[in-house]
Amino acid sequence: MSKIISAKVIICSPGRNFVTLKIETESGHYGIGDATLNGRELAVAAYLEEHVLPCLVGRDAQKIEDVWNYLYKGAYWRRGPVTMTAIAAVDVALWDIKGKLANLPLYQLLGGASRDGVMVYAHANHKTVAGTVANALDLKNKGFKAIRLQTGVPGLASNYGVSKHKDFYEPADGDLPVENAWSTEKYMQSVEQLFVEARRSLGWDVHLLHDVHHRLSPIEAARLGKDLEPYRLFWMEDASPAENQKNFQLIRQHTTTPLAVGEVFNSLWDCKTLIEEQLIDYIRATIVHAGGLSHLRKLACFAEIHNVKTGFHGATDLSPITMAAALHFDLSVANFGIQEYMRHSDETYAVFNRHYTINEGYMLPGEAPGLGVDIDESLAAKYPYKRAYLPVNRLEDGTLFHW
Ligand code: EZ4
Ligand code: CO
Repeated sequence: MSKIISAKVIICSPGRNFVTLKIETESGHYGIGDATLNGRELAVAAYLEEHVLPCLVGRDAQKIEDVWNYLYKGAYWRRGPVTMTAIAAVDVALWDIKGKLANLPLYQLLGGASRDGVMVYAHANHKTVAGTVANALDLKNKGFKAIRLQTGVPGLASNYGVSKHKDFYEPADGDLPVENAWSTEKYMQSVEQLFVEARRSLGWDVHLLHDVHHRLSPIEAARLGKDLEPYRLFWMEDASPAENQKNFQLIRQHTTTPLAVGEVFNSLWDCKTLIEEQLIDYIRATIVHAGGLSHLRKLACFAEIHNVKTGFHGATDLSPITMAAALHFDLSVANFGIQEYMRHSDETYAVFNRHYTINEGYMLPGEAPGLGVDIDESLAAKYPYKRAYLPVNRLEDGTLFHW
């Protein structure tokens, strides 16, 4: 028994907003979990503070599976991003505690290392094709084995994935949602050119990825996948919205470009058909938004028997706590595919001390007990929450579209 004596939510904004849960036990240990849901941070903080934390105090921090089910089944209301983010925060904090109690890095508790390092993909973007390819070449020369390429679309003022700053990508930058404009026709004309140029400059010994960010209908996605086949993408991500999982049957029938989907999923139930019918190649769940390590272990086992590999979300709106949790998971899981990596700002890294390292395109979670990430609470207090929304997206005639 390792009794939970306190649990609190820490909200800070060192460059961007993060919500962190800290759980302390009677034995003098503590664990931390990320609870950040981009653009909806305070909803999760309130869910935790008002509804979850009062039931946690007094419980055994060692009983991770029991606590998970207590919060999931015990709420009666199931799933949804706010609930599953709150549960993930508790789950990851409890795994952190368990690692510290065992005096072992988390990956050892998850079965031990299955590989020497975790292959990550880095991000190259620019408003022009030439600029994106130049940035990608730079990343390849730094040792990255896989690179995601995004570029501006001629005729559109802005586009998903193209940042203002070369090294940082931060889409949640409006005190109210910024409005972007979208044209599928213009996008479709521009994207193939990006991969023609990329293969010409980067060659074939580097993995190339692309994120469609849910902007195509299934038949459009099928066509794009087919058009991109000659460039041998590692994956085409979020080609089409997947609430209706059968959408992917059409895409799958028409293209051999590997498909990745799922950064907005909250649970196994969001991808049951996609996996069972082998409609995708990579599941892109987010540890913090899909119930934490305990739930993703089940999802990964289910995926393994259907030839689906992991390719977890790792954008900067997931705190270094989620990055560390992902790295422990990736190092240990049998059906690891790839891990997204996006550098956090120096302010973020100063608040979240980390033991994970990156070398030649591979990452390791480090050998510190538990997650190997800590939060400097007094520094965090110097960065108060700042409301920030993700953009919305409209077609050129004003129709609200997917962002
Ligand atoms: O837009 O995490 O693949 N990565 C992505 C991300 C998401 C953000 C949303 O908060 O699509 O950049
Ligand atoms: Co994405």
